Amino acid sequence: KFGLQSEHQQDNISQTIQKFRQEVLEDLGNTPKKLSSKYFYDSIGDNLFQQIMAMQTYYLTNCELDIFKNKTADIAHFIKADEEPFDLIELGAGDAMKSSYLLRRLIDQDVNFSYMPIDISGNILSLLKTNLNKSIPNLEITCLKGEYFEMIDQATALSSRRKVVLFLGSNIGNMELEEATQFCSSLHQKLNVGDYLVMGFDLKKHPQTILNAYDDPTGITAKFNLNLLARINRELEANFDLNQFEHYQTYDPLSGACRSYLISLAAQQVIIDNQHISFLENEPIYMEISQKFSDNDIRQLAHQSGFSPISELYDSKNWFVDVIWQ
Ligand code: AVJ
Repeated sequence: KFGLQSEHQQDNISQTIQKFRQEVLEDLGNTPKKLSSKYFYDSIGDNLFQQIMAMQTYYLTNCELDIFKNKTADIAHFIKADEEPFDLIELGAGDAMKSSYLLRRLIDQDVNFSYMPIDISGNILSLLKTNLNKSIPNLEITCLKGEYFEMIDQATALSSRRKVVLFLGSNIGNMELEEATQFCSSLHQKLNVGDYLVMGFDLKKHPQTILNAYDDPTGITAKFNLNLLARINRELEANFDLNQFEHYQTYDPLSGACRSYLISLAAQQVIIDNQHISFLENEPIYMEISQKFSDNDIRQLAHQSGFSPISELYDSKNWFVDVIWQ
């Protein structure tokens, strides 16, 4: 089943599945039920997210691409600092579509740096490496597959150069506000004087614009959510009936919380790894938060986690911002 992988890799795989099983059973055993959106990204989920990014209504990608196409000079200027060599660590690198503009610019300017993409999906990392080796041959790449903080520790162990951390795409929005503050504080603790954090935030805007990005009539986002149930079926010997769950999206313009749920359409029992999970009719599984921010929310986050804001780069519509913190 595991082909020619080493025993060590097999251990890692079974450990990963073990953790997945444990977390799913715990999250579905509680009330309210939830699942963690970090598990969306198996190879089918990666592909569905690529389809989401290509949707007209999913404005986030184009907005941040606008920033990376037109304001890369500014980003490069700030992170180059005093020309000290650095490692550019990207959290949740995905296909590196946006960051590749920055990578190319730094290579063209002969900047001394290496690129360390971190992602939970080994599948997307191998695609990324193949593509970047072809398109930017002189780029030094070290792929790190795993959870963010464990991999940052690994990056620090591998190289003593100063660090610039990229966290794009409003991935920070996948955390509840308190968790985001905790996350930024931990990141701040791991970094040193002279290090930088470049982070993307989706901004509060007309509520309908936001809802349209996540409640698409084509049903791709629904499929993206339902794929996690399918993944649990595939990997944890479960028997979710995908026709008995429906995607439901909300956006609260006061808090900026954009949340997705899967609603159980009937009273039903699902078996996961020999354990029975009961669902009431209309019971929700809370799937994902995609938090939206005001400029003030962002300043507050920097302040509470100990970072000093250096610069803010907006897209032409002012719908999205990439901030540079020191
Ligand atoms: C990858 C976390 C930025 O929250 O906008 C897209 C994921 N979920 N559509 C987001 C997602 C539904 C996306 N992030």
